[in-house]
Amino acid sequence: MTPSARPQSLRSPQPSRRVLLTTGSSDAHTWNLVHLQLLLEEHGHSVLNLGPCVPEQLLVDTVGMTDPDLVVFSSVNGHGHQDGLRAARALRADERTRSVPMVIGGLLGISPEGASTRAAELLDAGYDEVYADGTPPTALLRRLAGLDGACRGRAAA
Ligand code: B12
Repeated sequence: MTPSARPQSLRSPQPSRRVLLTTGSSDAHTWNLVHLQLLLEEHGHSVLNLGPCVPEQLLVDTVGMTDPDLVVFSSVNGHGHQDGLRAARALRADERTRSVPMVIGGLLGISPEGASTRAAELLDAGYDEVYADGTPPTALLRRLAGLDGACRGRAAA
């Protein structure tokens, strides 16, 4: 869909943010990414969607080049915990991407058992927020509205 064919913004966010949307290197699901992209764009944000099965080095290099306001990691295949840990460690280990704000959500495991331990490990690896399985994507709109400071310099899309 071309930008001009998309529906008009549902509201004008204050301010509009640049979001880099990614999933884990093992995760082939795409409709979660499409849904999140459309939701955020319809609320006036700019989204670069890396698509399915994103290798960690591609994520690090793209974040380094584009300097987004927020990295949103979405995973639903049940391996989000392991994929998310690798991605966070790679981003936090590179000086270009060490301080980028990042959050993760979707379905991070295959059972509710162990969810709090998984969340603690993901926070420890560097995520600013870990959304529990089943959290509606509108939580991201509140997160974006609450980001400090002006929009970061370079465009993510
Ligand atoms: C379609 C589908 C597939 C397709 C994907 C095709 C494609 N191009 O996307 C195919 C057939 C490839 C597939 C494969 C597999 N799948 Co599949 N798949 C589904 C299915 C039926 C629908 C997913 C979908 O498109 N939903 C629509 C989108 C819009 O919704 P969503 O994914 O729920 O995302 C929303 C929320 O999760 C949330 N959200 C997502 N990310 C984030 C992030 C944040 C920060 C927040 C706040 C919210 C949020 O918002 C999103 C938008 O509303 C689901 C079951 C289901 N009914 O949901 C299983 C499901 C996701 N698959 C599952 C599994 C296990 C697999 C396989 C491992 C199966 C296998 N053994 O091969 C493989 C994995 C392949 C891989 N390498 O990843 C499991 C995951 C189990 C778990 N996590 O507990 C599910 C839940 C089925 C099940 N009940 O067991 N799958």
